[in-house]
Amino acid sequence: MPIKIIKGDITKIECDAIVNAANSTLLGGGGVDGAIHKAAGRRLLLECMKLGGCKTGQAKITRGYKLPCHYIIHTVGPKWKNGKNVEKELLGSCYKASLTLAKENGCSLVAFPLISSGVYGYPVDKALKVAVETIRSFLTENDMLVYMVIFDNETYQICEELFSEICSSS
Ligand code: AR6
Repeated sequence: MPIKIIKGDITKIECDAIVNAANSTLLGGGGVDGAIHKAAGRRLLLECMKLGGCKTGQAKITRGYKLPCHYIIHTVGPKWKNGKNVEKELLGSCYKASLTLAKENGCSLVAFPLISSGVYGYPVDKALKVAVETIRSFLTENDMLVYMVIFDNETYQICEELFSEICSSS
């Protein structure tokens, strides 16, 4: 299966593109967004300032600067409310738009964080299910390797277990 769940810091992953869980300004923030901007350096912010923001569910691409990846794909996940506000569709759209941009830019190894599952409050199990389903569907027609990079121990344990369940039930 060309999706792997790994534990770690996405800013350290050597790959073609990492995905950033950004906000609609694309000008940085906390969580993984803050870590990516800090590690990539100020030139990332300068490039982001020219992008004119990004809508929820969409994605934009920049260079990777000081990071060990060629590109950073910035996507804006939905804020979790109660699951009845098209959160699922918007989150699926983040993965799809990011993978499409990665493909257009010739990427064969792409690393994602668990978008929306931190500050934006999307429940981890539901967020992982959307991620895996959307990535899998994309990979049925595209040749790419995708890492889901999970930062903290507790989330990693939940994701690893759930990932095995999702894989064995299909
Ligand atoms: N590597 C991989 N995953 C990480 C890292 C890291 N270095 N750091 C945190 N995570 P979040 P969101 C995980 O809050 O929920 C920002 O302020 C984290 O444990 O980064 O989409 C933006 O500017 C969690 O599982 O993103 C937005 O305003 C996952 O990354 C807002 O937060 C996503 O958590 C976006 O919120």
